[in-house]
Amino acid sequence: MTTISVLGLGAMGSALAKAFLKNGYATTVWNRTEAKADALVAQGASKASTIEQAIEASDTLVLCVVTNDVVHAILDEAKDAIQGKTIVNLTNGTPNQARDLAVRATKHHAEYLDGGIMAVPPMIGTEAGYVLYSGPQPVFERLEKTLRALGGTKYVGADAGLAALYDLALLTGMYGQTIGQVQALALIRSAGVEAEGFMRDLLDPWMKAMAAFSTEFAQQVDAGNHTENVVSPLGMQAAAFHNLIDAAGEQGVSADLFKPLQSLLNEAVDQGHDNADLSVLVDLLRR
Ligand code: FVH
Repeated sequence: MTTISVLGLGAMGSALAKAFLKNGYATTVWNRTEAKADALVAQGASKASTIEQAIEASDTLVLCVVTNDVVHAILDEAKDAIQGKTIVNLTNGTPNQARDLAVRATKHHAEYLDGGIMAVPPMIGTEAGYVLYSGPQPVFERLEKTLRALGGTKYVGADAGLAALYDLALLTGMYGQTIGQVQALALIRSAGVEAEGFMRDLLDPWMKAMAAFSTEFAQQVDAGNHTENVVSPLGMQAAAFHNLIDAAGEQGVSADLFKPLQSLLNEAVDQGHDNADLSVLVDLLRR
């Protein structure tokens, strides 16, 4: 059976270690602040006092710390010990950071999988959450059963940077939605309207209704065809969008979050995309 060391026992690392323990894996844990290991030791984990001990204890090393700079610092401390080990790095980072770590691991004769966690700690070990993985497919396939202890698994390709890219694209969608909600609630609260009822009865159903068009939207992007069956042309939207900015001003709400979108719409109009769908903005951004 795979043996696992989890390095980094913040909110997420602790949840990961707990899930491995629950699934019967021999789990060693290490954290800079040692006391965070105690609850896991009470659940059956072995505590490593040094990074080197943690790495030596197991064949698979799961790293989940605040940033990839810390991952490098951890590997710096135990350069020789990682030879022959499999590193599964679940720390949030960029595609190039993941690629650099993969190169570094290979140089030290270690295997490297990068992962993007699409869950918050309470979702770990449940079907509600999943982890994106990228790196060598045979390594992923060998470890998949073990990694399923954490929840769903989605392998996205051999390029180590892909899991981070997918992760950040998904987070981009999430933050875009959240920013929309934040601006909408700021507007509605400026007139004293209760946020909860507005969200439940109006905003949430409206966003769900609009999401029904998202597959078609993505198909237009893939096809590079943004002008067929357009019901809300970009030129019309660019002209009306100004009302979002002006209304915010009238209500004493900052419109700074939305001004860049007005500029992008204007640019699209300047380039002659008046009759296109908003999907054309994807091409404009990829400059
Ligand atoms: N928690 C979440 O909702 C998200 C969900 C999606 C994935 N993220 C990413 O997971 C990484 C870890 O996040 P976390 O929630 O566990 O974060 P913290 O609770 O703040 O724990 C941070 C750990 O990093 C250790 N650490 C920080 N600096 C150092 C350092 N210089 N040397 C060694 N370890 C360091 C810290 O140790 P300590 O402060 O307890 O001693 C924690 O173990 C992260 O990439 C998220 O983006 C979580």
